[in-house]
Amino acid sequence: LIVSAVPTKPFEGQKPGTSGLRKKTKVFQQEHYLENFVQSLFDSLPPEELLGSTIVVSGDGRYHNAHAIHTICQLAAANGVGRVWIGVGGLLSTPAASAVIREREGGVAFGGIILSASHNPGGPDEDFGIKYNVRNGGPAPESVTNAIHERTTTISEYKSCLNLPRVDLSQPARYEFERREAAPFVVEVVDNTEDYLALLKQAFDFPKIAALLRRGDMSLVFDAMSGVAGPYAHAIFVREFGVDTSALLNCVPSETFDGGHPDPNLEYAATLVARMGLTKHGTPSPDEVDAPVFGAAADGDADRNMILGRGCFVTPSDSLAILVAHAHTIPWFQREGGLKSVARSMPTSGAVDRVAEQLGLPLFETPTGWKFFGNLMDAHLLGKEKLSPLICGEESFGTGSSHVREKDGLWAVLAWLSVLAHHNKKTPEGALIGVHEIVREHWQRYGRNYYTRYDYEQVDAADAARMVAHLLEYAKRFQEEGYGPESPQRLTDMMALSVVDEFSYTDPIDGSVASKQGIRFLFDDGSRIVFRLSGTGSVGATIRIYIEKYQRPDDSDALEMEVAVALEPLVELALAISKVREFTGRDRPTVIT
Ligand code: VG1
Ligand code: CO
Repeated sequence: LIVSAVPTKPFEGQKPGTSGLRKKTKVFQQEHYLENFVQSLFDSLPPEELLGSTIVVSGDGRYHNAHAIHTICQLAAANGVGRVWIGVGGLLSTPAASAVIREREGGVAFGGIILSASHNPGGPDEDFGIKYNVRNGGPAPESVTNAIHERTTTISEYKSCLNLPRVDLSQPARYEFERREAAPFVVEVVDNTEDYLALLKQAFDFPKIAALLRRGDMSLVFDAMSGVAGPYAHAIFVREFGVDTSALLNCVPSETFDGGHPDPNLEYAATLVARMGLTKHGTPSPDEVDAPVFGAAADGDADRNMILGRGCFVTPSDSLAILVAHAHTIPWFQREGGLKSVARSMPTSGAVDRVAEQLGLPLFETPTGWKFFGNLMDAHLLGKEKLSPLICGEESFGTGSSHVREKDGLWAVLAWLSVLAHHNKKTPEGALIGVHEIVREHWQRYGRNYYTRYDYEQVDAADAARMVAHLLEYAKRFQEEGYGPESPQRLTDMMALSVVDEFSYTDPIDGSVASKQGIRFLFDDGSRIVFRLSGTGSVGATIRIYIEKYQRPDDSDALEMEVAVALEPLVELALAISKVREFTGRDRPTVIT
């Protein structure tokens, strides 16, 4: 291999967002674009650690994946990386990549590059993305992503082995390439399920779940949304549990996600939602009677999950709370002496808070994005009290635990199957206890956090910025005078507003501060309205409005309302306070989840 120094010029906007750098594929296809970012990444890592290291490079299989993997290998070879691990087909789900970094060969990998734009559509005219994960298997912290961005603004040259041949990714293999200045460069194509599956087998009781799935009255359907979850679903459900392949929907990875939007929610997972006997509002449809007992979907890179029962949609925030309440049914937590703490992102509903309180577990409220959970999971390695094992989650269909350092779609599915297996451990006499019964029982015990999220996608960035400025002005006025510039009367009429602020997080482990993480309106009765701008979009701005209302368990009728009805006044209030319609010219949101 020969190292070439290729002259280049900085590109604007190579700033990683909530989860890596995401842009239109065409942006990534510009000459030197990916190379600049990857060189900046290598330049931001300690050279003595990078030299001779092993790094993981794989993606969710979207359009441009194989090409990008080859480019990254060329740069890795030129920058002294010793070995690259690539999943067969260039595929690794985000949680599986985390598992490979942490577990393979005893955890020797130095880090990993994940090629994914996650739940964003893929294809020549859609999105592509790149993200760097560090040694613990989790997303790089902001100190690293900021350094990478800084470097992209001054880069003038990158190093690449342009004569590196393309390797065959279709099956496990090992390739070695001589280098003049360093030891040979090794590329290993590795099985993409083995490390991850081994880990899941430690986490869960596979025979117990298999027994549940063999019951005549049990049925399951899983939708991979044509993303990278497919191979994992085959390995787990079909090969391990013996489920028929007819239970798998869209489980062949496609470069374009078969033209779909690989985001597991009521809007985009329409086929699954209908099959589960639900309308797109999450309410039961007439098909409910024939629906399977359990349904689930994952997103493009398989780190998100949606959990459904027969005619029942489980909100991600409720799912998190229910899993925490049932942590004792999962062997991983039993073995480690029980769950030690719980964490959720700020916009996620407070349902889990009530469970944590009852279990006497510390609860952490972090900014949006999985990278903030990593330090909590590794607290004991960083000289603090042990906080793991922990379960954490986000309202955006993200759930996971400290078995890896990413959210994990299939983990959530197996966790739910463990809960179902626990409730149905006796031989079948009566009807099988399904998802709806478990959810209902949870509300009756802890109360219900009615929750909804409104997304306004591809809004003009300047309009979004004006709306944020208006809300910040509101917060300032509220803090100084006790009410905001708009309709103070209306607010106080309805309920008492106790706090309006901009969320900022001080990491309890390393003291780093993340500011400007969303504007919160907190009400006396526990209701909340939160506004923030997305950090994963590729065009314009996306405004997210999160709305939550708590219903105490004592009034059982009030626990069974339709979400849209229960939240109507709060939604109206959110729209009025923010003037989102006036600022954006949008009558309604793009997606409601
Ligand atoms: C969104 C979600 C956030 C999630 C992130 C990455 O970020 O809100 O909870 O962690 O996507 O998920 P934002 O900044 O657009 O709100 V994934 O599956 O795209 O890695
Ligand atoms: Co994802």
